[in-house]
Amino acid sequence: MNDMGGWTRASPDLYPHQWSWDSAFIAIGLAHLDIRRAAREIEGLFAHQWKTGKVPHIVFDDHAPPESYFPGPEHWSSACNFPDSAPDPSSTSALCQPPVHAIAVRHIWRVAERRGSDMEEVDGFLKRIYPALLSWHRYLLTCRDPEESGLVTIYHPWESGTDNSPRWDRPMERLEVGEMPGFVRQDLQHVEDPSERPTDFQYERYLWLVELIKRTRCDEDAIYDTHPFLVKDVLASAILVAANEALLEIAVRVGAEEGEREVLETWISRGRRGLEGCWDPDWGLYLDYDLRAGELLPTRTVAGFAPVVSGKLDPGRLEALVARLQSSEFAGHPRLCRSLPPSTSPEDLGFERRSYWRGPVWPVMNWLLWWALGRAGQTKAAGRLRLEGLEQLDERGFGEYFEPFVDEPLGSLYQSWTAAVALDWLYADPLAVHEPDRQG
Ligand code: 9WN
Repeated sequence: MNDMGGWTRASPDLYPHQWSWDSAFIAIGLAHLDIRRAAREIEGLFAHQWKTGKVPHIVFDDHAPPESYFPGPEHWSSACNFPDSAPDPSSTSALCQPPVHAIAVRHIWRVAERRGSDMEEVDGFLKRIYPALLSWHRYLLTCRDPEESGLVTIYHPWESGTDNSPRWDRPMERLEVGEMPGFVRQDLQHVEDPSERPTDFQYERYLWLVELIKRTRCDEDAIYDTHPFLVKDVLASAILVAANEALLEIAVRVGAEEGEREVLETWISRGRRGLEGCWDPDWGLYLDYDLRAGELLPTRTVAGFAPVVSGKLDPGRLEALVARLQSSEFAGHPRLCRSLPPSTSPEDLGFERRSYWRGPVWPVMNWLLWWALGRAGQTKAAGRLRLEGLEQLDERGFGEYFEPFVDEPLGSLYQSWTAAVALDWLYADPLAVHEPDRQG
């Protein structure tokens, strides 16, 4: 139902198009079944890369019925029809999502090596995709970080991939919504209970931000000057550091010139420095930073653990974060059905147990934390996440997210990236939960 031949829709009903970071996770799972198909998933997405380097957050399937998803291609076309946009202007959104892709590409390469695949073909793929990945990361480190802070600026909660998380409540509540065309939500037709999805208050603001971006014709400078939602996203920034490390390995493999490798090294250290500035000792978590209000955004969500993903944390800090993750504020909360971290702490004021990123457990986040903890040498904590995560999917199916107290699958019940992380967990060696970090 999800496989469209050369690409995978995020889910058959709720999300009938190709999503950017979903594709990266999907490729990670697919690599275990078919290396060529996994590579194609990524190359298909990058065929729609914008001239600026941006990888669009959605590549629309022209064959999907127009009423299946809103905002669809017709809503974006006026924003995408200008010289910097994608090769086929009408087929993408104008936003982006966290850059998991280089991590997926390195994973495809490593799985191919383990499986004894045709490495000449894999090297061909690496050579083709490397410049595209480099230009994607360059876009994030320039257009999305003119301050050279090492942190990625997002223009819309959809760019964080954690759309209605309480992380964005403060900047969203401050928005003043102006005149814009009316709209009809399609998402509510695909879920049983509207409380699983963002509210109308949030949707109105999502659409208002899209409207403002469209009015600038996606001009990055104009957005930076005028846009009311401009936030440094700690999760996207941490993923970018890990993705830059993966890209550095790919750069070595494809024989990229020394200068490019040095640039990647600079980006990695700049990213780690930037993330350190987001540490809040009072909250004991890393926080997003609102550029417009000039303040850190205090919430207790899984994103607060993001620098575990970027790696090389001070050992004391890492221990403290792992303890916090397993504490009664997150995976150790007494009411939880399983010891898996809810997207928002049940102790946080913004917590809602059924609402999307405001409480439910997301398998894809469990995978990310598992992967990061394994790389950081926290094999016990990582192994527990994998086992609990697999048990959940075995018993409950491939839900998009799960109510944390009764484990009910919510949102889309056939979510591609959930199946993909199950595949990767199944193929992972439980005794060696992390792939060796070749950069040391
Ligand atoms: C908006 C596809 C996407 C994920 C996001 C998730 C959700 C879209 C939506 O679905 O977002 O991009 O319409 O709610 O929040 O992380 O990539 O699975």
